[in-house]
Amino acid sequence: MTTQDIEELKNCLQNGERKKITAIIEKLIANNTLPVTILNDALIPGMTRVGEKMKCGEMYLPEVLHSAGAMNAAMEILKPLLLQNNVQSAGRVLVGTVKGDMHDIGKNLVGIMLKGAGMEVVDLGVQAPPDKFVEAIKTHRPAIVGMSAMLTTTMLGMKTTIEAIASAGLRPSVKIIVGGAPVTQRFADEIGADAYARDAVRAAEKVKELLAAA
Ligand code: B12
Repeated sequence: MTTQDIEELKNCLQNGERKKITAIIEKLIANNTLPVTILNDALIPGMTRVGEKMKCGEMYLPEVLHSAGAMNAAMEILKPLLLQNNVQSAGRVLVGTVKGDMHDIGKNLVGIMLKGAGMEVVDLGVQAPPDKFVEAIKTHRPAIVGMSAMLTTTMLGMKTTIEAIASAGLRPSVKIIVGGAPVTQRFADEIGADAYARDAVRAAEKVKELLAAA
């Protein structure tokens, strides 16, 4: 993958060009570029650039939605390739984006990496309130719960969710990992989570460690 390919992919994300992005990715895959390289070197930095432009008012919400659509289209191609090593089942993980937060690209990527590492993933989707996590723990009995938040406001919902899990008497039965752009190791420690990871690859590594220690 050349620097020109990378720049083109970033531009496709910025302009929300689904057809073009899928065509470029298909070409790169045909030329033996690793899916994880496309993800780490072009797509994730591309979404970061979209975020920077959003922050300084150079891109508005409808445009960012188009960017997210292009990212999802790209992920549709990469997903089966990232899942190829799938071996069932190293453990069950419940994932969800917390209440009030509709960002799901990062959470979905974490889910894909976990599945790729052989884990069974139950996905609660976005805007999941604490009681939805509690009910899902009762129903699915996961070993690990992963929470995602992308807003400084909604990340506080992780604390509330951990409290709700504890009130329901379920805290000893699960290990909790948190992540998302505003989340830090320090915040994870403050709210009593068991682990934090800053990206999807590290998330899968951390979850493996948690499962091994359980
Ligand atoms: C795309 C996007 C949107 C899309 C979301 C579409 C979708 N389906 O997800 C839309 C347009 C809907 C949107 C809406 C809003 N957004 Co927005 N959005 C973004 C943007 C540009 C990219 C996010 C993304 O997908 N990144 C790519 C993925 C791959 O990275 P990631 O999400 O960080 O995930 C990785 C890690 O964080 C980690 N991770 C994530 N989850 C988890 C979970 C676990 C367990 C673990 C271990 C790890 C982990 O691993 C992931 C993969 O490596 C970010 C900018 C940014 N730099 O993050 C702003 C951003 C998050 N949004 C922002 C804002 C302000 C909003 C709005 C409030 C805007 C508005 N005025 O309405 C709304 C809120 C809507 C809501 N209630 O949720 C701000 C947040 C500021 C803040 N600190 O609170 C950001 C940072 C932009 C900015 N710079 O200002 N947004």
